Amino acid sequence: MSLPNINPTNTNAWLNLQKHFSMMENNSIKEMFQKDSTRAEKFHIQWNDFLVDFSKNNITQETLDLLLKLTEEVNLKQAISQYFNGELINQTENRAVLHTALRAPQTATFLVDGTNVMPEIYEVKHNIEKFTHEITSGIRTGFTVKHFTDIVNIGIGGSDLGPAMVVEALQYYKNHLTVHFISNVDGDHVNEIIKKINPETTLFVIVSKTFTTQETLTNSETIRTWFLKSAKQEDVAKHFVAVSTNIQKVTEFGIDVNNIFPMWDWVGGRFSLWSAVGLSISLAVGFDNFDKLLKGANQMDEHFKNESFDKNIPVILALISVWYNNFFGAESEAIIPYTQYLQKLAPYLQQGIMESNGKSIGRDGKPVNYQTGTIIWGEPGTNSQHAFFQLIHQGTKLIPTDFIGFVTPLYGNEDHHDKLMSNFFAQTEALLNGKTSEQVQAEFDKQGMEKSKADYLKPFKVFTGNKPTNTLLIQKLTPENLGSLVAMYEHKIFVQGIIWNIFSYDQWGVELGKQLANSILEEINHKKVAEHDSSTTLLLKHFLNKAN
Ligand code: G6Q
Repeated sequence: MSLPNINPTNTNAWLNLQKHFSMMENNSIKEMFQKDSTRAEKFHIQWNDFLVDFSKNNITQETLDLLLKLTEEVNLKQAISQYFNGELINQTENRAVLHTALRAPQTATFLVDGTNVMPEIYEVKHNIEKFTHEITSGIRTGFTVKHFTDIVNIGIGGSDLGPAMVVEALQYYKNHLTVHFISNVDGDHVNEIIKKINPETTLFVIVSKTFTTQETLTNSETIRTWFLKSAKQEDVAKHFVAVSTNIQKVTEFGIDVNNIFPMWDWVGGRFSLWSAVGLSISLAVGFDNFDKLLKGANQMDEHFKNESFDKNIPVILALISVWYNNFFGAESEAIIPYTQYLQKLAPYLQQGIMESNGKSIGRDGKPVNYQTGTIIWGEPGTNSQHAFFQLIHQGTKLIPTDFIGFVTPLYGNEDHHDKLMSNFFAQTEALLNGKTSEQVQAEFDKQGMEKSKADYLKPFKVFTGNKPTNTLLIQKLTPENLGSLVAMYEHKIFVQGIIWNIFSYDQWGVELGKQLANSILEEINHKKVAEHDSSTTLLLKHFLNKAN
């Protein structure tokens, strides 16, 4: 059965939300807090190690009720069961979307074309565990019988961003192996990594679902050529492993068939870190921690699947995001983790969210007449406070922001952590309350500032406040909690895709880039510029002349 095909703007809920918006547009969040001392009590969800406070938003109970009505009218409940039941909801590629199966318990059943995929998943998981143990314990060695010290993950997009983000995020749990990531086809990137590694002690993990991606194949060939300057052809089997669905192409590359970790076409690249694509994660932090990451994601899957929508974290966050995107006209959302470990979370979610929901054709095959995917950006706090927070506080744009913080620091450095977290709390409070002209004047009075100067400076120092935020306060940055957090955003993507009536799991925009670059490369190789617009012709000619 196909996903529901409903233009959200034709629903009653949408029309009612539009009417409701005209009353809420200039509403003050601060006043809502002043009028109702139980507001935070009403608008938060506590689940496992998560406290999700969404009270600092421009919403009332009526807003939420109307948004929840919208989920009924777009048949979200039915869509969720289609998603988890392995129906072909990636319709334009005729595939199921089953990253949730990768983190389900062995006893679960996930059917693809009538076959339960759990035994295959667990076989691969078992191989990941075995391989991780062999490398980390030193049972497997390099071609000069030295222990491995470095891992290089070669992949791009979904075959890079997830493992890179998690390895960085779980650094605290890391073992002795150093993990590097090569993604860009920029030769300078690969050469900078080569400078840091020794062929005798480095294991290369080539990750490519299709094994046809230009960047990954080019980087892998460059690495293999470099490796073979010190080693023999038969040593490749000891130092190169691959993760792919394309077993034939991997063996053609020269990788031993025993060194291939399979994946499946029902796992999208940007949702694949839970599969063997996460091999570098398992190597970096050990299989047990990798498994805990999966377990945390599975717990969020269960919450999403079973919890009523009014208490369902991904659903509520998705609805609030739709509210700002489609009614207030907000174009972007910021994600600000208050931990340096999550510095790659925003780039990771940029792919997940923007590649999934950056679509303009509805599930009816026609252009949509409303806004879809939001622009995602962010950096850790407090660094971002000293950079772009100015625009969030006093700029002209509305930027709904997720603040992610942790109750307990990993190294127990209370002094630092209390300072970090006081910034975390102070920022959302300031974004909510702003600073009134009276408060500014009171500060000036205290300083004894003369009237003319105070009158001049005052408008610049006033903060309107009323800037919406969600606060995710999580107990500790553990593998389980990271798994839950990532799965939370995955399901938020799903809910928004359903509401916007788009297909979230294809990526034709990425495919276009792959084709275009190949045809221009032909022209560059033959030093013959074909017919283009005059700008592209000018640029190509300049590039070729310089190269000559
Ligand atoms: C992700 C995208 C894309 C993909 C890369 C790498 O959802 O499809 O980012 O992951 O293009 O593709 P391969 O893994 O096939 O090399």
